[in-house]
Amino acid sequence: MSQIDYSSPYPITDEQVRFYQQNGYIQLFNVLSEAELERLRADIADAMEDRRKKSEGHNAGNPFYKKVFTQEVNLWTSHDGVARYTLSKRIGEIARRLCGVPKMRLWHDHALFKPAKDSLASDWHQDWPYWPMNHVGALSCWMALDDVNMENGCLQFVPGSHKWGVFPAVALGSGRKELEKMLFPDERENFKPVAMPMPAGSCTFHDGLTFHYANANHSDKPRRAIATIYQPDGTTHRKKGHCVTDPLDLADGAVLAHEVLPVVAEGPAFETTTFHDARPTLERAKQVNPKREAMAKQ
Ligand SMILES: O=C(O)CCC(=O)C(=O)O
Repeated sequence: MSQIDYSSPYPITDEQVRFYQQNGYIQLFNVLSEAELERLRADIADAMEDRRKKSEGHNAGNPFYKKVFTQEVNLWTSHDGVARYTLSKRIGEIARRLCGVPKMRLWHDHALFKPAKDSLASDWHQDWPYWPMNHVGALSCWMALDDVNMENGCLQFVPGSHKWGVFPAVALGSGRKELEKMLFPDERENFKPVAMPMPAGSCTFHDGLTFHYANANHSDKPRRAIATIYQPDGTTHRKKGHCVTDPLDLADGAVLAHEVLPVVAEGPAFETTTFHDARPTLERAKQVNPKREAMAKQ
């Protein structure tokens, strides 16, 4: 059998790019072949087991968070098979096309396994507030390793919410419905989630500012997924703690370029892009977010 390297392209239409840029997410079916899916599941299981043995898992020792998911970050750095997927041209090029930039870098991968039955929902949140970045545009590919549906915790998105600004980061798994409580009346009216059931080997892409959520897993099998996150080249560092950048000792404002943040796709520029400086949006958020936080406490 030839080596699986996930390099053949998955074509994206202009219409799909428009949909992504307007709505902040897109669902893509059958991005992996059966053989690729089988290989990826085995490689991820192997890489997770290695981490477990070394007890160096990201959320080792946090039983509460484990009910949301067992999460392992940057498996690609310790497993060649996972690296072939995480750094693959196919997924990187889809990310580059959707975001509309000439060069796309990896941010990180993370396996997200929601345990069977005794699990917690992934509360509504945006990803970007957790990331030490001055720019928006970074986006996640969430690849289903099992068939996913409402019963076992498929993702849900709120279309257009990536244009609602930067909200405070919420505590995932608290069940306190913090993000929902932070909405102003016009936002509440437009809070219309759409669910993303799909077969294994299919995926969604979502912008770092898009609201997303997943139910607890009520099925009797774990819900397995791997997210790979990409950042447009030129994204700069907003100094704050994060497990990827903490060991890199980057200066505030430095470009997020490093051997653990490699270029995964490169090509011509596009007419439209979601990549832009987030600092004006952050300034607005500083005015509004204390009010949102007070609303979340009520
Ligand atoms: O897998 C989940 O349940 C949530 C995933 C998520 O929040 C993400 O990929 O950003």
